[in-house]
Amino acid sequence: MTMGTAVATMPAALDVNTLPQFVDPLPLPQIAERQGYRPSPADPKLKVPFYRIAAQPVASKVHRDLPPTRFWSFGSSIPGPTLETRSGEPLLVEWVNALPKEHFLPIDRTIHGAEADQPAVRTVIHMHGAKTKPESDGYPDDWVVPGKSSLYYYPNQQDAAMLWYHDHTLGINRLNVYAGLFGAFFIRDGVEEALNLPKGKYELPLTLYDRLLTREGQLLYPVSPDPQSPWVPEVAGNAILVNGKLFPYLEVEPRKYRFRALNASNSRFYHLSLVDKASDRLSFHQVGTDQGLLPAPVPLTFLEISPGERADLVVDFSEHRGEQLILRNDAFVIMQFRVAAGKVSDTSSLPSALRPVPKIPESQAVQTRLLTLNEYVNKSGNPVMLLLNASHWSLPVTEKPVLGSTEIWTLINPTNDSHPIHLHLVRFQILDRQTYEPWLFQTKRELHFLGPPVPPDPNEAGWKDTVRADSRMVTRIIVPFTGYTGRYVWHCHILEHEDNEMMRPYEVVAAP
Ligand SMILES: [Cu+2]
Repeated sequence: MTMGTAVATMPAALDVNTLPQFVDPLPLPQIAERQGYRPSPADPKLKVPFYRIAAQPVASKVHRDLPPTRFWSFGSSIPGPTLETRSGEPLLVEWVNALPKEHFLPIDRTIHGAEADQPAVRTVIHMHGAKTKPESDGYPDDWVVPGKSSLYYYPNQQDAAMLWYHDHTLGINRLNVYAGLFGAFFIRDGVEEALNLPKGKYELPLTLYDRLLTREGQLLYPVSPDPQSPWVPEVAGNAILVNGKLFPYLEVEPRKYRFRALNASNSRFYHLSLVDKASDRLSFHQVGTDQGLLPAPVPLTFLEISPGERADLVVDFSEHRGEQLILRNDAFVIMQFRVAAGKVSDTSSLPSALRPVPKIPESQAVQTRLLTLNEYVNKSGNPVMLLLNASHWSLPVTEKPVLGSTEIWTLINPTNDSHPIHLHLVRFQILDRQTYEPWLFQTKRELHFLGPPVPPDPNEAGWKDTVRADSRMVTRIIVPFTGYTGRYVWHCHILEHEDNEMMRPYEVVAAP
């Protein structure tokens, strides 16, 4: 990255190595409090649980030795309050914008949707992974200004999974999420409960997000050297927070735990491992992915998780009584687990089969779409804009799957980055990834493969809603378009990319 005056005037960043590690216990997000019941929009004779959740400024300590950090959150801490329900039990949320009229992070007024005539502070909330009608999906244009709210209906007619809510406002989504506007949503069901996985105090969320902190412990959102266009292609923080704390510790019993991991970072991919004192990697199991349980537990010693993805993990501490284990991202310390010394009885299970995930046959697809991921760079080689299928956000809708039909989306990535691609409304399965010759495709639109198709990793072989489209590869997903008709979006979940045009509308249409 080129250095310029704007960079030079940024406040000094914190050296996190000066802070003592493992002085703060891992916090758990608050549980969302129901405000009562309201008539269901689907059937006014039915009353459904109603929540009122407000985005508001908050000061929260990320470390014992730092002053409180200014955030925007949906509660008194970050992440916001956790919502929980059962499959098939709907709920209503009134998402309130109770923020000030000025943003505290640098808006780029050259970005689409954030032009000078647009209000600085706008919010619209998307429930990532939820199957909802378009009017409750948090379309990026459906933002509200401070003092206003939106009432969203979530039918929750879907399998048990960890979903998450976050801001999705056109042009400033990256800033609103960076400010802290996100939280978790758990859907439960009988299939999951029958498995007897660790639950109650033995099931914990691990929401990971990195932030660039100043020496005063305040959020720093980096800017480009051009003051007219402060957008940067990605953000790498100096502090990796877990449930809101830097270098937290968690006291655990020597038994099985279930950890619901979420990568809520703007652009960081994590490469997680759990190591002992000798830096040996310990094995753990992944039991679920974005859209719920895998067919069977997958043993891992290493987990890659890209922005927007979730990993449902079971870690057995029973062989590590009295030890202190470290969760790392590559070589960097994230948090510590302190395993108690005594013996405990553990009645939870890790069954060898979890739930069937029947493979969708390719023959079921009625259409295959070739969709490119595009990066445009300036003379210095820095990205200035990213597109899907070489199309700006504002162009007419080109992807119009028929409700109830199945399609194959072939994501062609000639760029040097991996892009986590998320489709709203639907869940899908990964078919394969394959290296190809980008130049031939760009000039002649010919797909010339350079290697055999690689099946998804075992821990991706379930229902997904976000997929890594790896660099210089073709990634194919098979998608049943069930649910509702109407306009939704698909986009890269690197939020800097999404805000700068790497998002497109798509429309589910009724069968003719
Ligand atoms: Cu991207």
